[in-house]
Amino acid sequence: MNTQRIGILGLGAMGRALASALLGAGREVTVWNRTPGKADGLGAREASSVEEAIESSDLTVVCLLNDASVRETLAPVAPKLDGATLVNLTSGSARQARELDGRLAGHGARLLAGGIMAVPPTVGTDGAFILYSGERELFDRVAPALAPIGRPHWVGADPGFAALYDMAALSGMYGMSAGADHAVTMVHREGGDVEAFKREVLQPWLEQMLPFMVSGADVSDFVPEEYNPAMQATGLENILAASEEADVPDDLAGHLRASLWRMRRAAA
Ligand code: FVH
Repeated sequence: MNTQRIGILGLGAMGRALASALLGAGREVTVWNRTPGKADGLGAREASSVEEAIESSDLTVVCLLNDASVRETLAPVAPKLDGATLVNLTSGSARQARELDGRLAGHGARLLAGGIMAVPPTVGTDGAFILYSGERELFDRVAPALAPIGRPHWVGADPGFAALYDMAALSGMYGMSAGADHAVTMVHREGGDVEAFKREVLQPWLEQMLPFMVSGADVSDFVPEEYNPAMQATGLENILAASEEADVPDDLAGHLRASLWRMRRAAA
């Protein structure tokens, strides 16, 4: 299979970043977006329909908002997908990925499921990597063509695994993000110098602790000499008390949710 002609369905912030990286690497890119005009200035060929984008490509990357938009976009063209190869980089759950795989297989199409471990500005940079799951042989054929968007990393034949690992990694990131946001709010509420705290305390502290947080995440293999649960439990009580004194809710996920909704309202 020649894999140099790549279709992209979805030109949001991420779809555009993917298209730019692929075009920059000399791939022939055909794009489609629900709202026309998003390809302006990109240098890609703009297809007038989903069907045209898929038909004129060796493989088609799907990068839409969510699983519902993928269903909505692919359902009308499903009967024409026989022989097509799709790479779904839309975020979703493992079950959604497995269901998509089953639906596409029913129409004679093949799916490589994916999860993007990058944000638009880091697509195509050294740190970017993309999780893929599905048949290994399909991954081996498709991965070189998509390498310019990020280092391809296969996580198993189960089409749900890329989504599972993606969501689990995001859970780790959002947990840290909630903690960082909570920490900064505490310092802010008590009148501390937030910028200095971030730069001189929080960042170096988190960098020092990151390897321990990751390796110690499996509570079944903790080393008692290095990790005293009684001390940790007492330490957590201290943090909760300090949070209460600073009048900051100590429910980290709730705190992050409230912050995100505040930002969303401000952006609307
Ligand atoms: N941006 C990021 O930082 C993250 C990084 C990790 C991976 N995510 C996932 O990538 C998917 C796309 O994200 P995005 O950043 O491109 O998102 P938007 O800029 O909001 O663009 C959304 C595109 O989806 C199209 N779309 C929405 N609903 C429908 C629909 N019902 N039918 C067809 N297309 C639809 C939308 O089209 P339009 O509004 O311009 O017409 C955009 O092309 C996402 O899964 C992230 O979780 C990004």
